[in-house]
Amino acid sequence: MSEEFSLQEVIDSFKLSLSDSKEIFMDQYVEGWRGLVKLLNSLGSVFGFISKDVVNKLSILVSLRGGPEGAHYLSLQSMVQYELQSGLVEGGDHPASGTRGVSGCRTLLRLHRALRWLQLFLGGVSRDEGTPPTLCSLAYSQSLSQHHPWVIRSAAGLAFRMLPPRDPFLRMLNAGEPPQAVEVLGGAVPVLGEVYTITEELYSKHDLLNLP
Ligand code: 1Q0
Repeated sequence: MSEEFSLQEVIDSFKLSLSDSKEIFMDQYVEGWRGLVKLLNSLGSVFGFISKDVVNKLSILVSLRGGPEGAHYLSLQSMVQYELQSGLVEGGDHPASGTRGVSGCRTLLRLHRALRWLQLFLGGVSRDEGTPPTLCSLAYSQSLSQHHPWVIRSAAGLAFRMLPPRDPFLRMLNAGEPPQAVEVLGGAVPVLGEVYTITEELYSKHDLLNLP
């Protein structure tokens, strides 16, 4: 992946994360998120506290995947099965990574919730339902904000106001001129939606949606 953000690359990674049997592969899922971090970074330092948190979570997942138990982290489904069987979902000492007190499931749950925000936000932008700052905070209040304490909600609110207007924003996606970028965005929404729904069902089936 190049250093420059490209929306298409993000879509491709999330698309590739889906297997024929609707498993979600960890490596491609993480790759998709890495692309989103590049975009966050290109938006400026106000968004640094957000990208830092995402980078942190990605590095936990990468170290689990690269650790001695890495084979269990091939997909989200195998991760859930493994951590449930080994009593690791709530954290505890993690033999796989040497990291203590974390679990792959709770770490990924945070990203999963953020994916819902992204799906709502990008949907709104692609349908031109408002300016990026407005749509961003609307999507946030409909999703992630419920899981955040007041101090994070207010920091997020301040950051949203620094988002660029629609056209400069669309240009940052590196997906061509605005009309073309809108089309690419429109294509991104169902892909993110599918990844989100499969994860949501998986977590819900195993009662993992409220992991601390
Ligand atoms: C573009 C602006 C990005 C706005 C993102 C919305 C989320 C804002 C809230 C972020 C708070 C981050 C600080 C840390 C929070 C953690 O406490 C929390 C819980 O973790 P833990 O370990 O404490 O239990 N972490 C999270 O909830 C994860 C939050 C991840 C946010 C991921 C945002 C990904 C953004 C991608 C940029 C895409 C922009 C697309 C633009 C295209 C539109 C034309």
